Amino acid sequence: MADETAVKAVLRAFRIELPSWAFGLSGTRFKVFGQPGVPRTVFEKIDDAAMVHRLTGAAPTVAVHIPWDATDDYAGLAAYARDQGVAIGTVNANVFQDDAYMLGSVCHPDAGVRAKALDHLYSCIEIMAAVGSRDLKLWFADGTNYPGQDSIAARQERLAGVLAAVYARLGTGQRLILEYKLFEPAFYHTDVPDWGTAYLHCAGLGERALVCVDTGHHAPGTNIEFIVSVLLRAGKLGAFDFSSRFYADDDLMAGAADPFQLFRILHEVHLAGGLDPSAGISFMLDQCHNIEPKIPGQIRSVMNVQEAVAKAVLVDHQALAKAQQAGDVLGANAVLMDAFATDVRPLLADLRAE
Ligand code: LRH
Ligand code: MN
Repeated sequence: MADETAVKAVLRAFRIELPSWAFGLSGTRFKVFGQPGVPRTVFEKIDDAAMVHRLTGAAPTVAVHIPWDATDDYAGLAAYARDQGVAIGTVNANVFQDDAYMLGSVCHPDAGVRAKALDHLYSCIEIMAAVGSRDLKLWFADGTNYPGQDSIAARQERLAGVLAAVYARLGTGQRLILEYKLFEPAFYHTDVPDWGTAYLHCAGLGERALVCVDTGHHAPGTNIEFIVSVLLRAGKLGAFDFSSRFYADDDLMAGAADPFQLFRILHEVHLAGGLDPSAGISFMLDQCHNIEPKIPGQIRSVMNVQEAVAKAVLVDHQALAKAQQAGDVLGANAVLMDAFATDVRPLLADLRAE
């Protein structure tokens, strides 16, 4: 079993990106509950994210969402973040809140609406250049609610066309991260519903197009770590949006609903060498703290992900491979369960103190 030194070494280099929107007001269609001291501007969201980084030492970047975090001086925003000890990370485009997008954005039947969406994506690439961001994350709400509402095949063509235009516009070192989601807000079909569809589009674009696995975006019972292992093998895993859920895209704190699943996912990532920053995988949180205090919620989430990483690093890979090779079913499973059952909280407390 890996020793504490090895675990600490991995954790010292392991970084978690915070979502600016987790600090803002959020809720469900039933109610958005106010909370005292909620940030009013992107600068105040950066302040809150910087507090999480100061206390955990593991969250030096903040993902922004446009236009939720729009400002007229993005270079100034990046400088402000630097002064707070953090940096702007992934730029998330948003083509799901304009009335024009009722029947879709990049997959919309009307070329004018698709052009409007593409313009927004181009503007996000300019923002990336201004803030020094590497990743453009694309999640599309696009889909239909009733069979026959639109052509599934034609929508895939439209999507491929827009993605190719975006990919061609990327600057040096910039990447396109395509995020899939099974359903919601579309309830019959979603144009990027699963890892296979996302993979197909990314493979068609090129090596700087990678897939984002949001842990809340699968059908109940999906073996997400299998998907992660397959995408890693294909060299197409670019990012995670970590949250947890009991039912659908509940956006609860990572590891809160299913810490064992989070461990199994990070076990597969570690096996493939994906925890190393050189692997280029972005580990982000994508959550909403509807009823709990937001900064403590983010701190707890960072700690939950760190705990899962520590346990994944503790897995005795040699013993595991030996048991697997020998067909020792119980033995192999026990190697994993021993690591998962290890209390790593004292180790993480030491690391934070250090
Ligand atoms: C969609 C999603 C996507 C974001 C949004 C805030 O459900 O996961 O990553 O753009 O949440
Ligand atoms: Mn997400």
